[in-house]
Amino acid sequence: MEFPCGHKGLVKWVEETAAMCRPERVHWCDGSRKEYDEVMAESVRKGSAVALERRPDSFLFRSDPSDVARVESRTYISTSSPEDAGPNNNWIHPDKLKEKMRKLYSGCMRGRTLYVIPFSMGPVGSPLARTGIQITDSPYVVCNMHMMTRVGNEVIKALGTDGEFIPCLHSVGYPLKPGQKDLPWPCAPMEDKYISHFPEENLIWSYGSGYGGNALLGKKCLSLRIASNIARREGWMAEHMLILRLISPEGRKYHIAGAFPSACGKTNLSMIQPTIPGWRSETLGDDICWMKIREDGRLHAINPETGFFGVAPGTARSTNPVAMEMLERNTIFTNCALTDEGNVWWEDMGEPIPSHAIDWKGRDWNPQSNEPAAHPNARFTVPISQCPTKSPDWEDPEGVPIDIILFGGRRSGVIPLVCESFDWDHGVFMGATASSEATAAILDKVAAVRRDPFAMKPFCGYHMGDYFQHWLEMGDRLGDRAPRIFYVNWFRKDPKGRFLWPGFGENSRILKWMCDRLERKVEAVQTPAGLVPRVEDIATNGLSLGKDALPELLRVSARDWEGELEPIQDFFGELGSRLPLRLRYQLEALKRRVKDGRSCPEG
Ligand code: OXD
Ligand code: MN
Repeated sequence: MEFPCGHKGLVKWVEETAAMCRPERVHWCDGSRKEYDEVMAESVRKGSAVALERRPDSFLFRSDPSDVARVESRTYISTSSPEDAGPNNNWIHPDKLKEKMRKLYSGCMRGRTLYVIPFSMGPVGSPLARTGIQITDSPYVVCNMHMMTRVGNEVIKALGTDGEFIPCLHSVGYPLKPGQKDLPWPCAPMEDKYISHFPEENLIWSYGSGYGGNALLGKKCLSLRIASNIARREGWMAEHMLILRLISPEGRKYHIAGAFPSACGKTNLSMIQPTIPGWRSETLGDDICWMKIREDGRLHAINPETGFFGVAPGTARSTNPVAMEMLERNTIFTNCALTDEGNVWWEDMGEPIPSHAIDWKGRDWNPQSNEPAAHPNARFTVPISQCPTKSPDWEDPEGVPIDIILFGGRRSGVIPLVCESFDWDHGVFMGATASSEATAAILDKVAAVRRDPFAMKPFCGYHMGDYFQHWLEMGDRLGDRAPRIFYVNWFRKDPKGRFLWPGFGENSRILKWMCDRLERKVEAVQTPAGLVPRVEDIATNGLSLGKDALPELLRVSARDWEGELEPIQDFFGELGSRLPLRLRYQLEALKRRVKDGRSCPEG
């Protein structure tokens, strides 16, 4: 084994891990393009990847059908006490979980290469950045980490001989016996998959899955679950948020951080192309946002990632032309369909439906097949550097000052198109009670509402009640420098089930209203839900909306809101005594406003 590194702690960890996992060889990643090309070429040679003839430097992987998404049921926050993990997380005691996992790791890399990936979340040297070292036996992970994080020698150099790093151990959990042929996508059965976090020692152990957030450990595991713990201890914030810069015709820059649950258009919003004349926008991130209070007293944000790991189905020129342009080259696709021309295809791509393709399971597919050609969670991995709307400041180590925080969800009724919080505590209440409907595709017409506080339900690495308290305390520290908080719902429908708002680029009209509020250019209407625009303050020129659409989109009915109270109360009840008192007060205040609203004529 060759150690290109003088960090004794790191070398020891790699040696111990190799002794446990028994790989055939060890490779220290240098992060170079040459390395990426070699690992990818090897994946093609072994039959794990297909080089796409129609897209330069692009490749398609097909996963095992049992390994297609994050597995929340196998994700653990392993703290000494179960109360610290909270009801929002699965828990096993660290001693027990480690014992179980050590057995699985024992000899798990036989016949494989152990890759050591030094990576930085955030620009190397940034006061906000963190270093991770991922050990993995997956060449797919190596290539994806190259795009999603900053990998290689500069990270090792910055670590020096005793720098701090977050060890992230990963194995696909499929050792090879001598002479055994490998699978295109090796992984372990569901009952052996573990995505484990040990926040008390900043440690990540993942076993058995090669997919997305289960395996690219810099993403959800480090940047959200472990980082949320570190952030709480150190007084900053690790959030599941996009970061966007909106620029007014006068050149004033507004920075927006937005948290939305899955399937609410976070990636699309991060690449929005404003439709209002003179306004522009720039993309800083689509998934994760680390924010810290700096010397100016404001909250500054960086995107710790360097790539997008986006959902392909539904991405089209009509929904996200920026992404479509970005994906034309140098992209890794996972679980998309392969056309006869050597290109990828997915449902709702806006491209002609191929008369024949190979589906994500590697089978012949045609339009009469009764299964989708691409898996609904098929993905693209692409570097931010390829994004046509990337901000020139997306790698600024100091971050950008956040003006506006957005929460949102997918709700066909009740929640208005946009609503501003009365103050920080009310904004935290909005984030804490954020909700979204499962789409009809999943639940077949039953629009079940799920609470997804701050879009962090699967990613908050500690007790959700403590997390709410942390948000309240950050507000106390920020005082009048705090960003303003808004809640949006692009998905309200009319009684016939049609969307009332066109969404996408037109959402810029709502973002502009927020900026107008910051500049004190417009008044707002006080409702039980919060501060809602006057119809005349939303720029609608050039928009073909029915005459009643906007009033309906902005309508807050106390009667409807009455139905929100009990589910919120029940949800808060689940958090027990760790629910901050200040959020109980917020719920009481909402109840009072709803009751008062009910006594109004239109309530
Ligand atoms: C993601 C997610 O993949 O939030 O980003 O699930
Ligand atoms: Mn996400």
